[in-house]
Amino acid sequence: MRVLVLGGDGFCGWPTALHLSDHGHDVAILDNLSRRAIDLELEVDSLTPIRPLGERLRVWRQISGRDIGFVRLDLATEYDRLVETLRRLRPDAVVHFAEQRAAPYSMRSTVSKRYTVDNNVRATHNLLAALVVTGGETALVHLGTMGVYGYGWSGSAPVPEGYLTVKVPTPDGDLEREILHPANPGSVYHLTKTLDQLMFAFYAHNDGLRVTDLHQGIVWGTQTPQTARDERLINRFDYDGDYGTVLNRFLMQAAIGHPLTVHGTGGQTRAFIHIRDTVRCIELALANPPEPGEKPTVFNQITETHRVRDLAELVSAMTGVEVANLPNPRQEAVENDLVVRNDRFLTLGLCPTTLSEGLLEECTDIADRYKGRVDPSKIVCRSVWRQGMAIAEDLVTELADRRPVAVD
Ligand code: NAD
Ligand code: USQ
Repeated sequence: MRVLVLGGDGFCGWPTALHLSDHGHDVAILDNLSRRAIDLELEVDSLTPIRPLGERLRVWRQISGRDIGFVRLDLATEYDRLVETLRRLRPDAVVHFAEQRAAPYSMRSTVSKRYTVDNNVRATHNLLAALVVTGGETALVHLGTMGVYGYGWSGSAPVPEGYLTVKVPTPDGDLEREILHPANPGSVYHLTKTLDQLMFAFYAHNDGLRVTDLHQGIVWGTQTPQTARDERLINRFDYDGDYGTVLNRFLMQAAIGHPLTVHGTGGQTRAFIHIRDTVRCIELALANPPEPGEKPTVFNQITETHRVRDLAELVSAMTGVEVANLPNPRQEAVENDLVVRNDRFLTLGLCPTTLSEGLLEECTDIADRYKGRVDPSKIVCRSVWRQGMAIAEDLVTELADRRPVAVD
């Protein structure tokens, strides 16, 4: 297949582009490198020393003998160039990762709220409009989020894969209808993903676009077999208070002896998936697109659920680092249960990678190797959901063991 990976320089997009290229697909990346620019804005850097995209692509060509193209383009603002790119590349499928993806960053300020909505909603809508004018045959696989469902809305009922069957009372009796699961976004970022869902439903119905929406859980881990082939292909590892996600943050914190930053009681239960399974799921979704005229296919792209405090206890038991219960900067349920259906990917043959498979150790090795790059003042989460909410002070100000890291 010819596949265009939008956001292919990012944490999920880069390993996906390499995985698809390695499996014989003809891959091109489209990215505006905004994620690298946000690192500069936040004065933080990936824990792992990621190389410029041009170098990543050159190294991949040397190692694999395969070319990956690159188009630098802003999906949200460069509509005409997007249409021209789709006409030129004629992809069989587009994988859409290209959005601002951090909930804390989206809540940081009015500027970042507006940027997140403008960027994500316009990017997705531009893409859909461009797919229509270029013929509508290209299949679209979008990375959505488990957070569109919210937490605790359906009590102990498992979260279905996208749709819910409901009964509508009418004077003539109950009418059975299948609807998108009610949207319960917990941040401006998650709100944009719920808006994406409505756009997909409309364009699938109105224009027959073939859309798959992957409601992905929190991704952990760093490397895939392809990114591990050469240090210059290494994947991004975000650890800071805005972009770092919870399990990778705990592993990085353990590596530098920083107390594990549990928000509140840590009673929040979330869905997780390893980056190796992310790339496999995308390949499965590409191979199983809906037919024109079908409603968007929704997969819950998760492999296990865990409570935040259980993850902290697991990492603490593995490493001896203490757990700190900090004021929670987010407005979210203090405790929630979570049961999620993920039958669709399992039926298509996904063999889930679990926390118990030694990958935590692999991830700890990465964190240990690059811990000299950590800036401890970037660890505590400072983006609050509402003005006046308490935030913690820095727990560590100096790294005990700051060693230079050899990159080559
Ligand atoms: P990321 O920020 O590392 O990558 C996103 C990429 O998209 C970046 O390279 C960025 O430069 C690019 N981009 C953003 N806006 C763009 C625009 N307007 N035009 C062109 N390029 C643009 O994020 P990620 O962690 O790789 O996440 C990818 C997708 O997966 C996101 O949509 C996110 O919502 C979803 N997702 C991520 C996770 C996770 O844990 N990382 C979990 C669930 C869902
Ligand atoms: N948390 C802590 N301590 C920390 C960091 C986070 O206790 O140091 C808690 C948060 O309060 C939250 C939970 O851990 O309850 C998850 O936070 P997270 O930052 O790991 O994940 P989240 O903000 O939900 O966002 C991430 C990705 C996003 C994706 C989402 C999937 O950044 O792109 O959509 O995971 S999901 O959570 O399933 O919606």
